[in-house]
Amino acid sequence: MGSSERKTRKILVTSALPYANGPLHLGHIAGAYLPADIYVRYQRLKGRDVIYICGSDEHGVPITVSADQEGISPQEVVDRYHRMNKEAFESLGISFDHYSRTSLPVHHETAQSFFTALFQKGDLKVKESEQFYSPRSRRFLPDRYVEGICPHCRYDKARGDQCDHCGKWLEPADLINPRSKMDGEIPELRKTVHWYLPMGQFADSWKKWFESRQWKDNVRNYCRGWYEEGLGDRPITRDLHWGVPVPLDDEKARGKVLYVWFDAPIGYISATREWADKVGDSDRWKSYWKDPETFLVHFIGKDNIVFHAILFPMILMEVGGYILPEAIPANEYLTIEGRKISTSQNYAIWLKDYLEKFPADPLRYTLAANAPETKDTDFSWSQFQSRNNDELADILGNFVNRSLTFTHRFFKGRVPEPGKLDEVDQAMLKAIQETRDDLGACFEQFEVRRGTKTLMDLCRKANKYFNDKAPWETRKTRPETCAATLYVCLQVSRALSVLMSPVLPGAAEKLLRVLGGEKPLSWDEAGTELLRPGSRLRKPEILFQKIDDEVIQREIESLAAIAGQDRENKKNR
Ligand code: B3M
Ligand code: ZN
Repeated sequence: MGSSERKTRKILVTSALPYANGPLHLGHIAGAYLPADIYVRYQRLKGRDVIYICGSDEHGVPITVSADQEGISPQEVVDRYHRMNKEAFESLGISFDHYSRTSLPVHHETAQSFFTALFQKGDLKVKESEQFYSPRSRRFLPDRYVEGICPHCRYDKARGDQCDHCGKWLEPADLINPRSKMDGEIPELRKTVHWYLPMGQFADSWKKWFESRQWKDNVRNYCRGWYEEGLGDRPITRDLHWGVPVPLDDEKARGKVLYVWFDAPIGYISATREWADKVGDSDRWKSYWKDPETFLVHFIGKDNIVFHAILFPMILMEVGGYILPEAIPANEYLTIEGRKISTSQNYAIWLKDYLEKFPADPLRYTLAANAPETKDTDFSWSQFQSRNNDELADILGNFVNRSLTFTHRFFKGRVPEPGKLDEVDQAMLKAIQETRDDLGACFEQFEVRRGTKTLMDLCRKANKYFNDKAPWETRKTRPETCAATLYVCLQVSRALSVLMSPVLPGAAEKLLRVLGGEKPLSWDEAGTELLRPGSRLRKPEILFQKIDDEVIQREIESLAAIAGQDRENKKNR
């Protein structure tokens, strides 16, 4: 996956489709959305043909469980959270080209066509198996409706299809002490018929493809583990009324829908089809999904690896005519103040709540600087505060602000004529280009953490340059030196409005406006003379407001209260 190779290629980027059964929290953002958005924004600045596709995952047991718990219909659940999540993404500046939803007819048709293709090839097996059944509500209880003890790791909240703790796939009958999540009822096992994808049969061709590519360590290790354990037959249908109906004219298929992990990844394709309709060129989705020139990247959290690296590619290969993923930058988890996020215990920072109190950029910056790329990382409010106050405000914001203020005071708000640049000036200008290239390489390799540090290092360097050059002194003694210094500082500022924009799009916009810069921005232009001497600058705006201790303290306390409550509950149980 050389970066030169990608220059001419189209890029199709997806982020995991979040379940529309609850609001988004920072763990989601750090894992699958912010890193993708940074990557996409960078690629757009490079002038590449890139589209960024996502949408709500509106099927599966997570949705019907939420509906049952709240006593409303699945449709009401997905309508509510689809809207809420779409808005929250927008406020955070996640710049999807299209945000779709899997309950749309275009998705049902697309997912059904994949099932039908496999069926017609004779790939699917029909098998009778035992599934949990609730005598009380007279229906089957698939997957997350039932919890029990994992036979592999003894985790006591394993589900009928998978253990979230050790990641192993399970059959309902494997669970020890199963009970209904709804009311604690002990379910019966009943015979039912399902369609299975014989993954073992495709394993060799999958393995050949998989081993021919470079993957992140976590992707490689998880997948090798699964492969070695043996990929058997996996059911791709469920006894459920909410979802994509099994497209078979067969009595046995009545009341059954496609397994959500069969239909959801196909959602990337249906969403691209919907996007193509939206841009008025309904065949255009094919120029991504069906053209080997396209570089397909799936951004996901680590719990989704098996589905994106094994199940979905296998389906695509077997159906044929589609490209396969070339990169799966799967992230590890984010903890909050040292504790695991728990949506059921409300121990999380909800994106919507955050955005009601703070701007998007400081969160983007903090999560990027601390992205869980190779190991779990922690978000703490005090670290958030210091990233904002000590880095964004005191380093980046301060540099830009002092450069602009000085220009307004002593150069009538116009970019000074630089005269002759000395070695130090030249070195500073060269540092912009070096940063541009290093930062580009980081983004190209999905290394958002290192990229964010590279960006801030340029700002540190620029502040040092300003200090060393002491323009407040040279102004009186050597005005031409002073002019050169400010010329350089303004070029750095202007380059920053490009280089910072993948991570900090809001502040970058503001800065660009103040500098009178024009769009579209181009990555490669950063480090060239983007501000001509004599051009006029607007009055500086504060790019980053400092955040007070009390504000942070309040957030810390409210999380501690939730954590404390949880400890209390456990004691009393
Ligand atoms: N909705 C799972 C999740 O949010 C799932 C991702 C689908 S991606 C095709 O963890
Ligand atoms: Zn387990």
